[in-house]
Amino acid sequence: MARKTMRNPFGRIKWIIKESDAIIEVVDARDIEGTRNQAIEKLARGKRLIIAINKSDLTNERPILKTRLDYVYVSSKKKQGKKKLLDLIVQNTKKDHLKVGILGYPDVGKSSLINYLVGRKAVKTGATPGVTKGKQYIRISERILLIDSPGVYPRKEGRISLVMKSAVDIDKFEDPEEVALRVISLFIKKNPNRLFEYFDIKPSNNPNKILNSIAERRKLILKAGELNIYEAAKILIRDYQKGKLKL
Ligand SMILES: Nc1nc2c(ncn2[C@@H]2O[C@H](COP(=O)(O)OP(=O)(O)OP(=O)(O)O)[C@@H](O)[C@H]2O)c(=O)[nH]1
Ligand SMILES: [Mg+2]
Repeated sequence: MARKTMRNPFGRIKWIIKESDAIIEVVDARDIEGTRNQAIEKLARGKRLIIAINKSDLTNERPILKTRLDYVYVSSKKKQGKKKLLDLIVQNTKKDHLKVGILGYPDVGKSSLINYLVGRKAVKTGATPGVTKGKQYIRISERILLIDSPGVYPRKEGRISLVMKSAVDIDKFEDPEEVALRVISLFIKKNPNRLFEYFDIKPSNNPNKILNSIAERRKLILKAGELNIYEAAKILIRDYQKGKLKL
């Protein structure tokens, strides 16, 4: 898969859905409807789609969902619901090998659910959104292979204005690069020199190049030696939100 597709959350979920025999959409029991993702449910039409309502240890409510999809209440923390979820995955299929994509909003517990299903800490989990960075395969049995990936949320209008007003924490964004590029474009239009001076970088009118320059200048390098664009984007947006970097 092209790296560009992987970086784009929708490209990635499309790819994962295509690759999978079944999809588990993980949602948060405290806000089930709010953490269901129309895009995922639409793209997964025609595939087996199961809603895993995770974090059910955090609420006693067990509403009946208005959906024809199968769903199950689970708690990765309390280790509840595994059997029913596994039964649902293999229901109505004779396939010997099943790839199952685990999708959902950031921080709903996709990776925790995988660790629970596999019975050991196979993937990284954490209290902030955006813990899972890339796509990962985790075999839980001879028959079932799970795919973990970063969380996704619906592409909403007005994200940029929310960021500009600091109404949202940039850590809540799975894809800060996209927002950073838009912030950079805004500077290019309104006050490019301020941005170049602030980061002490070479002028350019290419947002991607500018973001790369920021990562280079700040020596943001990943272990593999690649530029850490993700971190550069966050720094840019945080500084902009805090008002340190003024337009
Ligand atoms: N109480 C409770 N907390 C949970 C449960 N599952 C996960 N968590 C917590 O939720 C947080 C996020 O868990 P992750 O598994 O990293 O979530 P994720 O969906 O993989 O997140 P990203 O990879 O960032 O999209 C962590 O602090 C977990 O400990 C659960 O069933 N109950
Ligand atoms: Mg994760």
